[in-house]
Amino acid sequence: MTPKLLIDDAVMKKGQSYLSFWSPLSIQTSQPLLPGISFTKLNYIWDYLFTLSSSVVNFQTGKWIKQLPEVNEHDADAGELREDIPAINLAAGNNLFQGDIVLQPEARNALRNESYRWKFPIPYILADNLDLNAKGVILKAFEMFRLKSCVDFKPYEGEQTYIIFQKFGGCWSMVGDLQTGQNLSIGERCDYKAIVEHEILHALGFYHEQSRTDRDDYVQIWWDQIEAGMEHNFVTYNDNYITDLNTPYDYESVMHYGPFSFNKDPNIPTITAKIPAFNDIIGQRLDFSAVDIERLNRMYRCTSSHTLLDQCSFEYINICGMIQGTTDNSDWHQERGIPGASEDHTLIGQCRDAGYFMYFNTNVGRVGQTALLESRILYPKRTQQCLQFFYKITGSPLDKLVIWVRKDDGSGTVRKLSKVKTFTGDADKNWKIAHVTLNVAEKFRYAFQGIKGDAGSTSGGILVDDISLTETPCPNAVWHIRNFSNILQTTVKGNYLYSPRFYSPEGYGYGVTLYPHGQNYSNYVNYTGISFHLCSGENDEILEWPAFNRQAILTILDQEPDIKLRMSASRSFTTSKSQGASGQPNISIWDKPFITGRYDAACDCNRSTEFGWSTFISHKQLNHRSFLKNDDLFIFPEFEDLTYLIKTEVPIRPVQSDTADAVHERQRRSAMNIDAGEAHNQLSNFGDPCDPNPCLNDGVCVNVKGKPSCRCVSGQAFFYTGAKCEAVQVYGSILGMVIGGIAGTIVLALAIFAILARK
Ligand SMILES: [Ca+2]
Ligand SMILES: [Ca+2]
Ligand SMILES: [Zn+2]
Repeated sequence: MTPKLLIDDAVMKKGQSYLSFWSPLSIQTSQPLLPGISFTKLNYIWDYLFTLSSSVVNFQTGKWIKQLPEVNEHDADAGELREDIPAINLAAGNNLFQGDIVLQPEARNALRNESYRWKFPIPYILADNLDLNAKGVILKAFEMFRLKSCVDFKPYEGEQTYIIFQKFGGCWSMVGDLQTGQNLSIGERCDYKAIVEHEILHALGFYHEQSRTDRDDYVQIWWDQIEAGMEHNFVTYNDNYITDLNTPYDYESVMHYGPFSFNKDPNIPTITAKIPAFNDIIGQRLDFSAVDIERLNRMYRCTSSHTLLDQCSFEYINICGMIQGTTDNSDWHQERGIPGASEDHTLIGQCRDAGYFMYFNTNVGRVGQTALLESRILYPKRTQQCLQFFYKITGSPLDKLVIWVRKDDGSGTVRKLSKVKTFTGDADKNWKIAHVTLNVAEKFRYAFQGIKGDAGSTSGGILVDDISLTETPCPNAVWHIRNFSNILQTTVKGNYLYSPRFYSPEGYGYGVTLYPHGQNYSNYVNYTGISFHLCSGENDEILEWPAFNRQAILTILDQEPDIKLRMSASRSFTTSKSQGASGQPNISIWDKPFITGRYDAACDCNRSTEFGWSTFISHKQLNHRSFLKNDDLFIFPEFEDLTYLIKTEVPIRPVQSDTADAVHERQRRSAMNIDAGEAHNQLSNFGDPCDPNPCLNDGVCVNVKGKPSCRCVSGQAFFYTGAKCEAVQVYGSILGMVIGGIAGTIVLALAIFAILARK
């Protein structure tokens, strides 16, 4: 079967051509192809990622409408995740190796066959051809795996099997652990958390959701709308080969294609859900779905997470093993929410007669009355933890909520208390989010202390709910926007809100602009835009300017109580020279805000030119999950230095094997012109002149001017590199491709050396 290359017109017009991604040169300069690892031998999956938000269905007309890209020079991705990624991947994803998945017969059941499963931690290399932003995103994606499963990663140190993350054309991965070291591509515009997660899930042994044996029960494939030659992307696998691990078909899976994958007509979908409501769900690229996590944990028999120490929503009678302090003079109580009065946080807005929280009553009693609620003993693996919880102080502003840790005192007894943070009441008697950084390295408990601060009756108390304790850094900044649905109703396109000024760990001032209905130029008023800017601040005189190689990460929190099931919306970009100020090519927008910015009285600071996403998230999606729980929107804006990731690539060490030794020995003799007789004796053992590296994959050994050489039989495929004979059709013409160039060249060179030595 001759693979067919298809190039999307729209992308070609932007000057991105097939060859710019896939010329042999680009492959050879990008490092990874070792002897023994060739692209062509392995399974891999090309991803044509169509996001949910890449399209909308207009239910009034019943017609599918695909949105056009927005172009704005300060749009971090010019709407690309919604629009360009599929096109970019179609351009890069030239279908070179017979399409989406190339399979060795024995590799076909990667998912069932346990020999393709990884041992943890998985060694990884971040190649230096990756975008800096991609490196940051990959490390964040690792953290999501560590939080939600037992999958773990470690820097490569010479292991036989590993994943090398590189920037090739598009986003793709091989399936399962191939035991040899394998590539995973995070190409241009693939640097999103969910896309990286998707690719790693392939590497872990998962196929696309719509490849399931039973998928025709759930989705309709519109075969006549599929781009010619792309039909193979919609194949299903027999249940001898893959297993669903006894989980239901999951429209929400991060492994599901979106509706407009591989379509002929940009307005007509190729895949739709049998239940139309799910057309809005398929192709989501927020994060793992609940079923994705269940499946991952089943496949790898995970019993715990690496970074989740504890979480509690107080819905069960055991209150997660928390205990009441006995040396205090009061107690916390597990209370059931009262609809409209004091609802819990877990189920707020969902069930109006359920939901429990912990309550410290400050209505009665005397000043100083206090109660301690302590966690069970926890065993940290790292040295930094983040305690996140929701709290509400409804009594007096003088009431206090104090966070403590009780640590091992050195004798093995968890006894030594230390105070970490105090929260006090204010006029705002609503649920708030809290983050407290703990730095504990030995076994410990954390504790909530309630203190009644007012002599009078307060008609209230302190409520605590939805706790999670993770061994991850706390968000550096939290922007809490209340009554968001009201804001959506009362604003129009172009209206915006400025966040307060935050300070990064390095001391940079920064802020966020939120456009409930997008910027003035936006064609999509049903999308909320978010962008990032620098603010002038008190440290500016001593900081480094321009602030390049910093990653801005903007996250909208999904307030789902179970932290493993959260599907927060997160995007990032990394500051660089290329993001110039319009009309001022010599001034970077990441220079001092005092130079580049505009004064804003609200922060008494200069706010710089902003950079971000005009269509960060759709209103539909905001309402779909718990982004707007209690009508609160939480944005976590981060600004982190990634300079330490500029050089991450490490050389791959050859894995010692007998064959490699023999080849190396011959090469050494040739180079040193050692006794020809000895070499001859050894070489005479070989029958085939191309032995011990015979031509593979349809290549034949021929004598070319007295030297053995591998050639392809077919007149059409005229490149042979020692790995595979390949032919690629480009707009009707035939183009041979050098694949596995380095590996092939080395193998062939050695064979030639050997023959020369014999003469
Ligand atoms: Ca007590
Ligand atoms: Ca609760
Ligand atoms: Zn995929």
